[in-house]
Amino acid sequence: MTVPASLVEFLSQTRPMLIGGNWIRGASENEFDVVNPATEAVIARVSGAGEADIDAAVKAAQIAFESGVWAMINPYEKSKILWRVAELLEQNIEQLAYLNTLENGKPLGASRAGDVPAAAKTFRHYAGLCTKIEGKTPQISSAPDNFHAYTRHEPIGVVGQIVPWNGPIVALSWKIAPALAAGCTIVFKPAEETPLTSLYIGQLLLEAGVPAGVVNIVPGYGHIAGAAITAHPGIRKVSFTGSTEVGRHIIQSSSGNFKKLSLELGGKSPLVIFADADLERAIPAAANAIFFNAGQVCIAGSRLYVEAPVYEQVVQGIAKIATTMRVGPGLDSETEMGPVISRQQFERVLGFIEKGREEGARVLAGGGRVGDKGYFIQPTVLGDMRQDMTLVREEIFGPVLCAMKFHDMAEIVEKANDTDYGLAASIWTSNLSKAHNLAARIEAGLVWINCHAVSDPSVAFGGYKLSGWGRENGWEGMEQYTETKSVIANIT
Ligand code: TXE
Repeated sequence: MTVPASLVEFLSQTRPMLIGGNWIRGASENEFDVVNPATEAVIARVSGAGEADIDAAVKAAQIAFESGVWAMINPYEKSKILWRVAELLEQNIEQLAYLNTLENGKPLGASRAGDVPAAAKTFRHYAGLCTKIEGKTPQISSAPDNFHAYTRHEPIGVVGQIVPWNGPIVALSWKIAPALAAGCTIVFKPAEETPLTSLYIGQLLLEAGVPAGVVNIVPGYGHIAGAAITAHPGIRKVSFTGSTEVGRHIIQSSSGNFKKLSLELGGKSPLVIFADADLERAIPAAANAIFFNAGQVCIAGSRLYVEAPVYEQVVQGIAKIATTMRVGPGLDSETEMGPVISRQQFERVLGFIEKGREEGARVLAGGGRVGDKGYFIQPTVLGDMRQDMTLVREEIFGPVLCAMKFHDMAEIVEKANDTDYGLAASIWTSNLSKAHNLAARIEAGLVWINCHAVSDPSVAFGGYKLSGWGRENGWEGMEQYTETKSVIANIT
């Protein structure tokens, strides 16, 4: 597929950063290449932010916040602008879907039907919430008639947002839309692997009427641009999505001025299939839960637990899907699964598979690379796994499923929760009491019953344990960008 005419210029020049409403080229030493994971070819060059650029972006965001150009405007105006962003995302769906597939590798159909519409939906959802920010009127218990108390939600101020590469358009919308609805101004850093969609959306934000300086988009390396954001004293809050390791680092580096933190980190989510489940639905869904986006999804169903009587049937069913899946470049319309994002991830995932073999995994499907160009990995199903194996404990973030057997409720509760993570889980059964009973006992921020990976801007998303702090989406997703102020008046 050739580059759409509307993107030729966009891709042919070094993409500058968006700071204070201007497109700025930083120091050449911070420039970097963006690589197509399907071909390993360079597709664009991007200007990366150094410490001084981050400082300029924070200053621009501070000026925009303090001027009231965003925080103080009529909420109906804010709402209109966010709605307009959603419309522009839809009008630019072809360009955005193409760029998303080019830099991330996922099938074009998924970028078109999934990522862009999901981002538009998120902007629409928060367009609605701009006019629905509300506090509480708690009673002062000791003297309810003498005092009137109420709470207000005020925007936190300048926020730093750092996202990974596995779903760049959706990640941007989950960060920017609620922060704008709350009235904050933003310094946003996309992942170094996938900055193009964010820079393109930067143009749309300006076109929609987001005032200069309100959203600043600063691509760059994590240890330079990311670290400068987390350490900057002008930033009041950081919202981060990425690895648990970097999350831990951010907790330390942002402690200087006690930044508020939201962390959406790794996962090792169990997918539990009982013998009484509708297996015709459960088997393809389990395959999709791990192979969608080549397994590079924080809520991937990476640990499969199947009740003993149907274990062989389920794992063989998933292995069959894995072996017949079409793996290839996302721009090829036949492709069902694209490459993983980078050489680093490619080697990491293949290393995990090797480790699995050493530890005694039974390879039921896949287990190697596809072709000799591009970061393609076969959809892989590993059977006879044990709880103590490295692959069952660590987030692989690739198309690798670890399958295990269970016998009863007590065993599955224990095994599902035997993990450092707590992001998501899904339960497949036709027995509702069993489903709700287990849903209540699983330590995870999201539990699905007879479905997997369903998310919506109105439903809170986030994890227990090492999967992070706080929630995105829903009211909670906007509240995290506010400070709660309590006002108490003596009315005697
Ligand atoms: O993530 P990083 P990587 C997990 C997954 C994957 C592994 C490595 O297991 O295999 O992490 O991926 C920025 N200060 N997840 O290395 O490094 C970085 O620039 C501030 C799971 O790509 O966490 C990028 O914008 N920022 C996860 C973002 O952090 C820093 C999604 C994510 O990169 C920084 C991604 C620093 N010191 C990876 N270092 C999920 N579950 O959704 C890096 N960054």
